Amino acid sequence: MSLRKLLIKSTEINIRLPFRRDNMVERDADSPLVIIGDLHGERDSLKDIIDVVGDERDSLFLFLGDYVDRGSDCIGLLEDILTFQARNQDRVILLRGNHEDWNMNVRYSFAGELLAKGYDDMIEDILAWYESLPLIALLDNIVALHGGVPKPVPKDLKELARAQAFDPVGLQILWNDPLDEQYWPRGGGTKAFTADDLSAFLNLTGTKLLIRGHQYVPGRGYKLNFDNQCVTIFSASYGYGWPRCFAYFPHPSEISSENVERYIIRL
Ligand SMILES: [Mn+2]
Repeated sequence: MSLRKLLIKSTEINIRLPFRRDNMVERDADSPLVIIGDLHGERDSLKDIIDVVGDERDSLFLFLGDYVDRGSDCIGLLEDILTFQARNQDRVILLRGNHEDWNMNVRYSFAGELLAKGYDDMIEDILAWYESLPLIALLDNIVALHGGVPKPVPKDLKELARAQAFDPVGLQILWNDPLDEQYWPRGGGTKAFTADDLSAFLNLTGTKLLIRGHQYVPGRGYKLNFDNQCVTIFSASYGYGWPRCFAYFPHPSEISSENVERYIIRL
């Protein structure tokens, strides 16, 4: 399938995802769960992860966003992800990252790649695809999103689900980071979230763990904050050959802050 057809198909799939309420997807994870962090155009990372997981036909795959920018073959990676989703429609959830945004693509590399490779007529389809991506997934004990906990924490799930990519809540979902030794203010309405913010967010969502991407942890590829209740997973290496991580939970309902680290796989 051409990239345009794949984008249109994926947009339809995303909009009609079962268990979707506004920008939130809620479903039971009664099958093995694979969570993939930022890929940033690194096609090999996705290929290697799928090779390791094998053709586990019943797994649910959740992607944390940031598919494009930085890497050299974002178009190829998108083709791979969208083909994978088209073939496995009911078991792939693609969340939006802060790089699923044209302003970012112009500032970083994806806009340049599209123009250099003659894909300028596809920009509208790409932007429509960005708009179709949900921001949050609730899967049993897990809440997953790209960046972090929005502050103040929304008062109910309805308000959380209604967040739009660049309203104050949605912007923070896409951009926020945990307050730790790696924290560096990103500006522009983004914030740091603390252990207390996370507790309030886990209460709101009825979950035990937050799984997010957004930050590369140098030389390590993942990190745990706030008594292991905040898990950061990054699946690209930025071309440095650093570890690329993903999570593989054979029994998602059994995940807890005590055992989560053992399910993080480093390539
Ligand atoms: Mn990001």
